[in-house]
Amino acid sequence: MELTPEQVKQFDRDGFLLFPNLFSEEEVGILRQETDRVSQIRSEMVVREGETEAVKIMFRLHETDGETASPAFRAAAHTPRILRAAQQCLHDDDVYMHHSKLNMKAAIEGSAWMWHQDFHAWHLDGIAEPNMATMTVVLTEATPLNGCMYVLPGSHKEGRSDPRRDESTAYKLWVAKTPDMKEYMKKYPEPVPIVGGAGTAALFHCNLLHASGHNLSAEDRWQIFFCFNQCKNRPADVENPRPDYVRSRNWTPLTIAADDGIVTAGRELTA
Ligand SMILES: O=C(O)CCC(=O)C(=O)O
Repeated sequence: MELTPEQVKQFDRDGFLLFPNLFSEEEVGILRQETDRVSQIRSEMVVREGETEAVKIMFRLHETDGETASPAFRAAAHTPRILRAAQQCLHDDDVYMHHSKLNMKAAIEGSAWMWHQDFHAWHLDGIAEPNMATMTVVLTEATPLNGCMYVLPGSHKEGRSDPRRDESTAYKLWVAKTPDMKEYMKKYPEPVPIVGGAGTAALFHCNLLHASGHNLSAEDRWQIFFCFNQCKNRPADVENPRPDYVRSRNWTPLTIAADDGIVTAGRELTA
């Protein structure tokens, strides 16, 4: 897949692009089987929450080694549909993966993500420039009831806000302060929900304000996130760096692989 120049301009202007049904039912089926498999693993890379200890996040699915490594998710990350789009929107062919994570947002218990910009945490990781982007793919239908993600169009132009630490859920993060967020919501167009059937995807800028609500539905909402950085923008050394599964030290440029890689990986997994 090659984005058109208009799509790249739209990304620069709005901070995101939507891709309805980017992945097929067959591909999503394979990725869901892998989600089931990896979610059984007990590891610090699998974060749980709630009464039923449902998985909130699983990290580092894209590597070849490690407990949560998944050949199918690795293949997805290298498809032109994901990797080429990230390269084009970052205006750089040399990109690596800062981290991958799969948010499982369990039925009834899956908690919210307050409004935030991803880049604040990544800047603290030692990354200088906000030249990063995330491709997210919904693996189950995403709806307002099950806590779909919302993005605030154009808000990546705001630069880095001065956030506060939120520790109210099983994953602690930096979130926009409420008075600031009220101002941003007056200033920018209405938030856009990232809704759609399984296989729908969105690419968004690391300073784009985004959030999602609690999952009030009876079904889990599964969504994978691949976060890309330019190789030349790799983190500087910091004191007490976060673990490799959130701040990768694998800065080798990623190479585009076959677009049918997920299906091939799926066949190998069942062989
Ligand atoms: O899974 C979601 O709905 C939002 C996740 C998110 O914003 C993040 O991981 O930064």
